[in-house]
Amino acid sequence: MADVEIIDDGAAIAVHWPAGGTSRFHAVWLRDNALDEETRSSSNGQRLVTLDAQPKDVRVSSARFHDAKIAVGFQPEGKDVTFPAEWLRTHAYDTSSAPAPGWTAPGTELWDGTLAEAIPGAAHDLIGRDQTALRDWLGAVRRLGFARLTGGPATPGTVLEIAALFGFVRETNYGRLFDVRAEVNPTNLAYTGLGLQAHTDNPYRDPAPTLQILHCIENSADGGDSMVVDGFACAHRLRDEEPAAFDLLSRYCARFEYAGSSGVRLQTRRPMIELAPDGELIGVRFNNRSAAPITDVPYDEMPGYYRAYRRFGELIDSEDMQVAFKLEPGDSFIVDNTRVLHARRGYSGAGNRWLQGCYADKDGLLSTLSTLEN
Ligand code: NM2
Ligand code: OGA
Ligand code: ZN
Repeated sequence: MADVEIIDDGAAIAVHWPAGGTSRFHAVWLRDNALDEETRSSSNGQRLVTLDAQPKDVRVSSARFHDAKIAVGFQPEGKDVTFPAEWLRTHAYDTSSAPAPGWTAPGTELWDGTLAEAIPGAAHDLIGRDQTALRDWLGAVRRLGFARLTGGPATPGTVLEIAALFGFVRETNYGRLFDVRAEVNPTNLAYTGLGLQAHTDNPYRDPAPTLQILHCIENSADGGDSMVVDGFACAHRLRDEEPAAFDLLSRYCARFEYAGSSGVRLQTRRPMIELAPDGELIGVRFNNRSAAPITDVPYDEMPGYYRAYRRFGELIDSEDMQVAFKLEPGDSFIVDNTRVLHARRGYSGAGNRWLQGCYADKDGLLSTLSTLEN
């Protein structure tokens, strides 16, 4: 039976849900989150008042469950506020579980090399004209951190059109878009025919770009295959086989630097495995080419740190973790650059290889996805 009870002399309420279970909510939390028009703008939903405008000794003086709503009276203001019961249920925070460090956000699905059997993707043209197909494709990026597009035009500039389907390009010193092809006097090893170990892009930037799109214009050289690997899955493997190694890579900062072209000197100090204060796994930075001398690990810990770094790299390089494919002209892929690493095999020979890339922001992608879902 649905019921609500005032507890702790009005410092909180306990809601007993119709479907079972109880959630407690503090008076101060409820008052801060009041949904009425004096508290939140009816035109944009933004909060109109500051916390210090609310009485420090706020108490619940009445609470009633009625018609799928919970009416709460606050003292000393004498204010009555109604919360949809469903809103309270989805915002409940009275949970006891404390997951192990390295837990991932709900909806995140970790993967290994078996994803090759069903590479997430869509037909390029479809997502431009079908909102449901776009939603599903963006959903794959949120869930898996990677998705491909096939059969698109092999036209320069297409990479910017892909970004515009869900958000905004993040311009950097490499330009709004950049050409990835072998150059003389390359400013970056990406602009050569060398193989590139799996990496996240631009770990030397703060914040690092959260999305990268690579679009293929020509790929007739020998080699040049693409590979992707789930950095979160590799971090979990490391944690499960050697918790102390996972701990070292998340507790100490590495350093990254890029100074390959004139007028640019980008430097960061960040861990290779980044956790939120509550242990959520929120990012991986791994890039052999731009790793700078590590100077933030204490002397006694450095050998262990290097063992952990080496092992993390072995897991990233292991074939059973990687998904390989060769981009055909017109194909593209997107990676969540905070999570999924990408690699390419070296290439050479008579043909040409030309990709275009750009960076974009994941918050914009998630925002577009969220509106398509609602
Ligand atoms: N490019 C392709 O993060 C990196 O340095 C990888 C990035 C030059 C924009 C290459
Ligand atoms: C890059 C990169 C991969 C490729 O440009 O960042 O990793 O396939 N390129 O050329
Ligand atoms: Zn790259």
